[in-house]
Amino acid sequence: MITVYNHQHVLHQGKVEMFRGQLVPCFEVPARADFVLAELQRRGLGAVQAPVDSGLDVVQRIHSPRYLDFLAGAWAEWVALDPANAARDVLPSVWPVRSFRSDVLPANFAARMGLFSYDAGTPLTAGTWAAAYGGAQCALTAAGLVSGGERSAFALTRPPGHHAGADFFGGYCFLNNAAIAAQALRDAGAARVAVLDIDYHHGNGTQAIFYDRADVFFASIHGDPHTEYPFYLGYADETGSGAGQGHNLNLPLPRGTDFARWRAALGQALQAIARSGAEALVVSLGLDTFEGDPISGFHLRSADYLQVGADLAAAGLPTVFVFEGGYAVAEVGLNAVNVLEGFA
Ligand code: FKS
Ligand code: ZN
Repeated sequence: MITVYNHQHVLHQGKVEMFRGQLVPCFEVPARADFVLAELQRRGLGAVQAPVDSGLDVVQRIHSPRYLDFLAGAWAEWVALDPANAARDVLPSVWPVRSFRSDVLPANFAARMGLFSYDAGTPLTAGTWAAAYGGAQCALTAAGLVSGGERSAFALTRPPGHHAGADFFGGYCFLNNAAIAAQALRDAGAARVAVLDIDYHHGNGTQAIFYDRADVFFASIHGDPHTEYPFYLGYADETGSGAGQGHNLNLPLPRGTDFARWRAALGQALQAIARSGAEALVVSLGLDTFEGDPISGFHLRSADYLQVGADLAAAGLPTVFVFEGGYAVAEVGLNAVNVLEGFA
């Protein structure tokens, strides 16, 4: 399995996120990707290469122009407001909920931060755009390898992507790498593609991006949004809309779910993906289903991830893995590489 890794991921390094009325240190840290890279190299699991830069064409098919313009220029705007801002992360603090307008682009910077986001847990930093751009290139390069005939490839990058929608960031995510990979597979000729999201948290961004499309099937196994982040999406009755009706599958599970129950849901998701006629698969690979994860509630063990990889391989589809969450930093390398080894 080829891994596509961009060292610029370190340029996104949030200091703090809002949590229960306090600013707390970020869970989503650069060391996460480095532990995965180190474990890949220790176990000799295939070549590691840098992404090829193919620009923003495919990214623009997933994200809106005004959102991309904002993200690319946000840090410069922030520092222009006050040079002292250079030492601080940007966090949103005001949002247009129901009854507000989102068609008008405010001149005020804080107002635009809120327009393009949905939580206060996702700091934007000096290097966020460079890191997210490089991450999208990793996803595109991995998709290109698979379209070119590789059985699988792994986009090892951060910040993660699955909470980012067409025009919003949140949940530590800015550009939706899995959606970008899926679109790239479509553009390269796969008539139907499936995205399987196995992060602990529902991939609300990916779901929303493909919700009315019949050519990309989205399936997700995640903590029940009644109690788990991102709360406002991810319920079982969300099955797609318009042409996308029947092309979305949510399998929410309660906090405390163990591997036997989780694996049964995986089987269900893979059956649905087979029925969807997908010719290629994108896996949003979160490792925060691990029993030792500090912010999540499932009980998968490290050895279980070998089985997860084997089950995914049995689906028999060309597969792009995209790195998402996983906050037990010391174990995230072992768990991620177990999936890849089980697959290979
Ligand atoms: C814990 C409160 C919850 C937000 C959790 C975000 C999860 C992000 C993720 C991703 F894959 F995107 F990284 N905060 N302090 O794991 O789904
Ligand atoms: Zn997660």
